[in-house]
Amino acid sequence: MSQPVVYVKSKENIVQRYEGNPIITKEDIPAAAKGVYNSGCIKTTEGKYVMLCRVETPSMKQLIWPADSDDGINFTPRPEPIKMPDTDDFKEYTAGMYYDPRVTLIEGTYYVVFACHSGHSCRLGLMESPDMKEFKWKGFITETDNRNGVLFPEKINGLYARLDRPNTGDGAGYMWVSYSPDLIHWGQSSAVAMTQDEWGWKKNGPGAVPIKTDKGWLVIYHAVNVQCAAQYVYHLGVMLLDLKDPSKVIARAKAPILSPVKEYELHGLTYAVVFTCGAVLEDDGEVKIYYGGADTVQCLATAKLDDLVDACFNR
Ligand code: M1P
Repeated sequence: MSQPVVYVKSKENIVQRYEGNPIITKEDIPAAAKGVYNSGCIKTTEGKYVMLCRVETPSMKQLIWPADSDDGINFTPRPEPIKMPDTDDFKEYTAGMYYDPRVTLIEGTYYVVFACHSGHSCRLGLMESPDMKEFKWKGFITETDNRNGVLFPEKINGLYARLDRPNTGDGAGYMWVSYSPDLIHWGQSSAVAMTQDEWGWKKNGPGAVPIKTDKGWLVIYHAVNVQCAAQYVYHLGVMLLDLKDPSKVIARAKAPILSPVKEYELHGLTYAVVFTCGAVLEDDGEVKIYYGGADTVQCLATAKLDDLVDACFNR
């Protein structure tokens, strides 16, 4: 099989792939699976890592399957996936397709936002957890067609804040920011002021939970360039958003920070995808970036927070 040519200016040197990639594969899951990828991850207040794995089943349904780790590298999946509601409403708007979970700790409670896909297309759902052990379904928080939802880790101007990516008709789509008093009812929406760049032609979607820095909210996101055979190539980029008004872009890297070049990123259930739903900032300034490879395996890369900020300013 020929490999797609990935030819972009890259700052990959600031992001180091973990040499033992992939860190989780379908063989690690205690059930039949086609792939494990695009998993959210958080370091809990107890200093443990909990990954919410996106698991694709042989019948192409999706499960959210927690896995635990002491070091953020070696994860042990729990015996069971998260149990979802057995209600007509949930089934109507998910059809067994709920995926790409992003988990945020806000004021002592963990919140998980994830994509819910059905014949109605995609909308966002919300769960909450006091401890990353018990999860409670809270409800749908958008209409269709919206995906890539991620909550900021603190309120902004007294309101919960969310990034997401409404789909537009031509498959383009940019990030939006919305606000809520209660995490259920959302409004005051505005587009993040980003425009098409050299590589992010389509599907600009927020990835990991925004990291607060003194220069702004650091957002690791994905975007797509399209090759001649209509082949989408998913890269990771980085930008800084204004702390008080995240619709304003302060700085943005002109090149991807990670592009699919490794075998496990190029070939899988989908060609040429690196896609993140979670990152963990360590006390020493290292950022662990958890990302899916080729919609098939779960991978890890690391970078220094300062380097990611510098990349935004193209230094
Ligand atoms: O197959 C590549 C990606 O396609 C979708 O990306 P987006 O949300 O930007 O449209 C998602 O299904 C994602 O999980 C997947 O990796």
